[in-house]
Amino acid sequence: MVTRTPRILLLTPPLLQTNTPYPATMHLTGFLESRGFDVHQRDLSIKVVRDILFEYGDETTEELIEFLGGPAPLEAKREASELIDELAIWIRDNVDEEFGFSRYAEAKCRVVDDFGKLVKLVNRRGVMDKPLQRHLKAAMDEVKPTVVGITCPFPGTLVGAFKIAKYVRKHYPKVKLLLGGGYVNTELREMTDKRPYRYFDEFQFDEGYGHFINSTSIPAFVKPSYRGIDWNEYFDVVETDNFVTNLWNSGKWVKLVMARGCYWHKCAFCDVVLPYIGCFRMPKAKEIVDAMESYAHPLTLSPSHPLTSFHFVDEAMPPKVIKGMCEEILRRKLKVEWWGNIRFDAAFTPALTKLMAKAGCIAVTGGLECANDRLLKLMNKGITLASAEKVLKAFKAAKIFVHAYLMYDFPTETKTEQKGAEKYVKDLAKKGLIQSCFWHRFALTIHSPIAKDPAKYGIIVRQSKSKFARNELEYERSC
Ligand code: B12
Ligand code: SF4
Repeated sequence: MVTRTPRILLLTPPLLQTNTPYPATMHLTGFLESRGFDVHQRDLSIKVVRDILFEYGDETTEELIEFLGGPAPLEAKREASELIDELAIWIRDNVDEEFGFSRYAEAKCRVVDDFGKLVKLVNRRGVMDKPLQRHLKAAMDEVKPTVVGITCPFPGTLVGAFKIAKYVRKHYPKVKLLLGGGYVNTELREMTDKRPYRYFDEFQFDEGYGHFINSTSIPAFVKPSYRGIDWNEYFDVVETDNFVTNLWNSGKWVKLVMARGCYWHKCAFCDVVLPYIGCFRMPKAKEIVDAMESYAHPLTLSPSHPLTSFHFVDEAMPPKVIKGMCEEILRRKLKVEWWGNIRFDAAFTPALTKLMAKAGCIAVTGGLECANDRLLKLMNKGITLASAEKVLKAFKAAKIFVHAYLMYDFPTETKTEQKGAEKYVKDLAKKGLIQSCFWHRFALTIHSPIAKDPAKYGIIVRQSKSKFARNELEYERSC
């Protein structure tokens, strides 16, 4: 707990997606503002990436970035993105091998089993250092905070977060430093190494609201605040012609969290014991639509970027809340577009998907996982291929695009099952029931039911000895 008088500066470290602000500090700022805190936020990621591209680009770079930040046909944006991408590759090959467009030193930070390895990356001078220090100093001198809270959502922001902490410690030694976010919530819960405390005073787990306020009355829905964020700085990177795939890297989305936790919280491979999945709380549909309406209201509109596009970053938007939200959107005649992640739950009937389309839903993403009935049952996904296909048909009829997440190498999965799944998914695409998909290798994580009962899944787990980050576990099949 911190006292009620701090002056708080919340920072997003580099490097993250460039199309829209990552929502962690916005949610914290929104919550803290509503409780009367003196809170400020800056997105250092977008500022740093722009400066890097301008420094190594030519006279056309600024124009290209501006073009990618505005409205333009997809194909033209794709061509412009290719040029920016070439520049990013050139920077990686000639200036700093750790530079990636929306991630820094990600390959080395995916598994940090020894904090010493991270310290080396933090101390190494790279392409981010100068612009990061410049923007950080400007923010520190302007806000004069007593507390700096940094978010670390992904491995690709870890080096940036620690570089910020190092600079603040050195130049503003009285300032209290906190680190939170998705990476911390999943990777650092078992941290026993004391060295990271040279950089941060505290590592904050879970939602973070409880750090600032000793209250049990934290609402189920928090309206993010975008004060301190300049939407004009963000720009699209269009990598494919696929509409759904492009949603992640293009478009200015206000990111909202519809419900807290996952209403199902039973899948064997998922971090269900962690509060961000396991503790489910449902908001009132009205609260969500009030927030959407306030962004879409003409008085709050930024003239160049109307804030009528929303991305729900939930793990699984609950059908019940979706229904209420759609009815409320239609009742108020709000013109909005939105998309987000769901389970292919039988509750998505043709009536509901039609209602969703009418209320502005353009796409959904969801897990079909191993696309095999035996494995769906073993992993406790709560769907069968037949029930999921019915749902996919309902989305197709409503003209809502679908992206499927798929998984291979699940424990006990046979080669024949894997081949069968690939064929099944290809057939779904042929039938127009999914518009895009992504296959990823099964990863065993420490907070999943499988890690708690590996024998049930025919695996032997190698326990991690890491004193710093611990999340993904190595394992072998026992038969
Ligand atoms: C949407 C999403 C994506 C999207 C969009 C990403 C984007 N740039 O916006 C896509 C699909 C692109 C994506 C990609 C990846 N993702 Co992802 N993603 C998510 C997801 C589902 C939601 C993120 C979100 O917007 N949350 C909403 C915000 C408000 O929540 P939050 O960031 O956690 O912040 C809250 C708290 O953590 C806390 N907090 C945060 N910071 C701070 C700081 C302080 C000081 C305090 C006090 C509190 C605090 O307060 C906030 C409000 O409650 C999360 C899981 C989840 N439910 O959060 C995974 C998650 C963040 N992703 C994860 C991963 C691993 C990845 C990838 C690396 C996957 C891959 N192998 O490629 C990539 C990396 C992308 C990159 N740029 O580097 C992991 C990260 C954990 C880890 N092990 O590192 C998560 C947690 C999922 C998981 N359990 O595996 N992702
Ligand atoms: S995998 Fe998705 S649906 Fe399953 S418990 Fe996790 S968040 Fe919920």
